[in-house]
Amino acid sequence: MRKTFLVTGGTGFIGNCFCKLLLAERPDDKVINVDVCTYAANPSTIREELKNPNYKFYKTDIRNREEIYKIFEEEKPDTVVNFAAESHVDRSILDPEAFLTTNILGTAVLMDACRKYGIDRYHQVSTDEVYGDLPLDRPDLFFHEDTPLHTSSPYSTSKASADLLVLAYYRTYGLPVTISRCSNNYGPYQFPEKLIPLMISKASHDESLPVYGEGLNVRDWLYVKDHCYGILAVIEKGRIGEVYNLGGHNERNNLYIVKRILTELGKPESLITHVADRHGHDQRYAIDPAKAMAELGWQPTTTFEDGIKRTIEWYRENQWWLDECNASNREWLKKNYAERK
Ligand code: NAD
Ligand code: TDX
Repeated sequence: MRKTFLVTGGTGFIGNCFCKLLLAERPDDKVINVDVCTYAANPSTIREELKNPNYKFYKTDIRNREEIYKIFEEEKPDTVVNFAAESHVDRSILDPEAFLTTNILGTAVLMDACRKYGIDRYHQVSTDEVYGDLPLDRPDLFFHEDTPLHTSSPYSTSKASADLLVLAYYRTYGLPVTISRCSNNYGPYQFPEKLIPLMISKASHDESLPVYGEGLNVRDWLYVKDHCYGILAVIEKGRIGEVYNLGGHNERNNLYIVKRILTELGKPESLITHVADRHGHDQRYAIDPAKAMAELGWQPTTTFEDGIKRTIEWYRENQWWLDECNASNREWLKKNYAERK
């Protein structure tokens, strides 16, 4: 039977990749993208999808209860996948409010709509940051689904709060929910405020590359498409009320990533500039994805070497897309990096 997926944040980096994947892999289904289009959403990102008769776009804020209810009434979604969020840790440190309203209250509005109109599944896209961080000198430690929530930034705290709310709606109202917690994503269409596209963009213009502190913090990188396949696997095969960690055991420190980008672009390491560290900077993230692999048969298929090459190539070929994003990001770059000198 034809299904309707309501995807929020589908003009952003991962949400758009998920919509593309649905349109390609589930060609009989309908995909509704609800996105208010903050600074982080470049309208050009969805230009191909808009031509697809199975795709529909609502420029709507998930915090707007009335508008969200209207969309549910009109579209009658079976599955709701919530990607919509304020997603940049540094912005949350300078100004937390939108993180609290969108990431927590917006999630509540969506779940209230699910209760009112009835759905088969509500899926919450969460992050490994809800577990806090791991020490750099304990490579034997990983985040498991039962690792206690222990957040550092207003961003991660808002995501952890949303996760608790989702589990509360399951226990209290029996809402059929699932949650996935993924490690750092990279790939095409990521807004150039995040490490990899920011460094590609700066290196391409021979600008200095601002590495926070010593650059030894470790992130666990996953290609965005692998993440999206993981989410689909959780929705189609995961157990209701459960949390699934998604990651590919791909740990690298920030200096490694930055040097890798410079090598690929043929630029000198002298572009690297160490700047003041992020407040409360998490040391290391490392996901144990064993549960998703065993229960869902999911596993990443893109190696880091392939993924990073493809990613750098995409940004080189789509400099115009980066330029459009950079135009709406100038003020932020000035504000964030001026304070770090
Ligand atoms: P993004 O910032 O690229 O996209 C977020 C999208 O949400 C944007 O299109 C934005 O316009 C939209 N949005 C923001 N506020 C909204 C609101 N009030 N109403 C409707 N739409 C709104 O983020 P991303 O990197 O694609 O992340 C998507 C989700 O995945 C987030 O929930 C994030 O916490 C989670 N996540 C991200 C990563 C990562 O590495 N990027 C890793 C794990 C989890
Ligand atoms: O200019 C920079 N210099 C720098 O050294 C920036 C923007 C980042 N960094 C460092 C900070 C982190 O250690 O690079 C690392 C990655 O930073 P971000 O790209 O901002 O990602 P992170 O803070 O790890 O959070 C990301 O992963 C988890 C996403 O932004 C979140 O949305 C997701 O939940």
